[in-house]
Amino acid sequence: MKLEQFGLTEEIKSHFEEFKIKGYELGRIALEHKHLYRVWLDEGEYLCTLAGRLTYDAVNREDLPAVGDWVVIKTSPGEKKGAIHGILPRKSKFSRKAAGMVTEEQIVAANIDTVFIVNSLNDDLNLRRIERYLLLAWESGANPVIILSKADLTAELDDKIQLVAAVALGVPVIAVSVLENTGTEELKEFLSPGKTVALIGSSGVGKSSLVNFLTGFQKQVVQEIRVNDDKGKHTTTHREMIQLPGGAVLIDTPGMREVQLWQSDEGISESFADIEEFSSSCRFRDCSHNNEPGCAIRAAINEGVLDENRFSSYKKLQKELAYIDRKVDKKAQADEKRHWKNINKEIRQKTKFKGK
Ligand SMILES: Nc1nc2c(ncn2[C@@H]2O[C@H](COP(=O)(O)OP(=O)(O)OP(=O)(O)O)[C@@H](O)[C@H]2O)c(=O)[nH]1
Ligand SMILES: [Mg+2]
Ligand SMILES: [Zn+2]
Repeated sequence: MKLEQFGLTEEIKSHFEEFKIKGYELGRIALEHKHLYRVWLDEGEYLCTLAGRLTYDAVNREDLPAVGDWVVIKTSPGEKKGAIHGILPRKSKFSRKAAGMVTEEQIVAANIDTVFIVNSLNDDLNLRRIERYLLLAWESGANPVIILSKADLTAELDDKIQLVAAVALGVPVIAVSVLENTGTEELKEFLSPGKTVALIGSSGVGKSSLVNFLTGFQKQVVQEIRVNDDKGKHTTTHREMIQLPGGAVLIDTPGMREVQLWQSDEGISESFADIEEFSSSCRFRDCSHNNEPGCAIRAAINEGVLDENRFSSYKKLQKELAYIDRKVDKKAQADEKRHWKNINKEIRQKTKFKGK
């Protein structure tokens, strides 16, 4: 295997140049266990740990490797093992807030070209959830594509595609069935050699089934069919990079229980471009879109060109983002303090040692 087949670009090569001279090797993170990483190198798959310095210097989750990252490795002679010494600059990363109470970023996949947002057509279509995924996807720097899976299970295919297209604003919406092999041809344009695609969505929507369909064999374990219960069982437990025979790379991910937003700049403007366009025609620049005269948002809702629920969703997501920003700010200050405390402690210990 050669890294060119895993999406290695000239840009990554040039970032790596300074490390190459010093005897390091280049790799791409394929899977993350607790403190162990499976990394693809030119010479095959290696098991790697984090170099002490990397862990020590890390202030945030962002400073640690994620699946899809290009990393700088020092290999151990004669063994398929190594240590990760650095992460090369990411061209994109799909992040969300980690589950639970912590205010922490979770990088779901790094250096991706496309995000497949997978939603099952046998569930009730949740447009609000799709909006959340889209916001994260736009923020990631990769291009979103909405995959409506299990197309064989719905009788209202066209209606559902239309509903989704209305919130997707120009993002491709592709209905597929791996059971009946429909729609899968349309995925090919995103899977050209060297491209990386991450599959995200709730548990049980068929992400791993799609991975298996595209690899042509049962690479990933998929959920057993249960007749009365479509609820996801969380079959996939790790984020993992998988190589396709055609030369593209897929990142399969465990189903998300909740799509929690993470810090966002452009994501909201891109996913709600329609609303921002309307509001630019409000009479008052600081219009709150409640009862002001000349409010273009209210007019659009009254005329039925803007769905009131979509507008509420926009406001809700904006509030959530503001909340995350405040929390992250506080956490950053605390992290920074702790980090300097550690460094000062280290300096003190070193000076003490010298003094003896
Ligand atoms: N009818 C039908 N069933 C499908 C299709 N694709 C997947 N399934 C079924 O959906 C179930 C869940 O599929 P998985 O691929 O395990 O779902 P997943 O998204 O990977 O789930 P997690 O790993 O838990 O996140 C399985 O029982 C599949 O057989 C499809 O196109 N049509
Ligand atoms: Mg899975
Ligand atoms: Zn207004």
